[in-house]
Amino acid sequence: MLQRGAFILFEGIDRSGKTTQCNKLVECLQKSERKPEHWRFPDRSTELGKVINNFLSSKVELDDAAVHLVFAANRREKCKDMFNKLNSGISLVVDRYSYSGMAYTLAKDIPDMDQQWCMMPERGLPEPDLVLYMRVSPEVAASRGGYGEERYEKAEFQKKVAANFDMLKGKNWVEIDAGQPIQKIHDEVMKAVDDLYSSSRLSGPVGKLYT
Ligand code: FDM
Repeated sequence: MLQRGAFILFEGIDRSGKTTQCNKLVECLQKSERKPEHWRFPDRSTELGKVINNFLSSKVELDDAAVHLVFAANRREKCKDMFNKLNSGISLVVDRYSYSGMAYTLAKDIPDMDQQWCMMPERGLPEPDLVLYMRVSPEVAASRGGYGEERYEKAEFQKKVAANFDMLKGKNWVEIDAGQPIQKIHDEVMKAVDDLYSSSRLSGPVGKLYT
């Protein structure tokens, strides 16, 4: 029987090394015939993604509640496609997802927009089988190249985002010390991913978020 694909998610603050590690993981999984696809959110290629891109690069201003919903809608528009791919045996290696949505929106401290509010539009989306949380201090992240170009890349804000990720850690999360050398991080990632593929977790259906 065909084993379904795995949904492997990388989360963390800006410049925590998610993209580098996604690339390295996808390369490895390709060699082991796991049929991986590399996805990222926001998906800036769609119409909603273009709105998000303009917002992140400060070309447009949007209401904070509205923008949270646009980020969520950008995942919803990919929801069927994600379930179909996972059920057809393709593994998805995803750079950011709903937890980023919550960690960044909650960092804005907006009255009435608590965690429950943030979760609602995400309900029923595919649930990651493994969340690789790339934990790095905001100071180390800020010293890395390219930092400071987009809207949220500000030290004080990133500290709040980091605290929110710590608060959101839940089942299926593996914390990785992302301050280590790239290869060492990759080795830890591979260990967590190998554990997932050899566990019974992928014999059940794809989970649904917050249900
Ligand atoms: N971001 C990302 C959010 O605010 N909400 C979300 O739901 C998601 C997925 O967008 F600052 C923020 C996080 C980050 C930016 O940057 C996306 P990258 O460089 O594309 O990851």
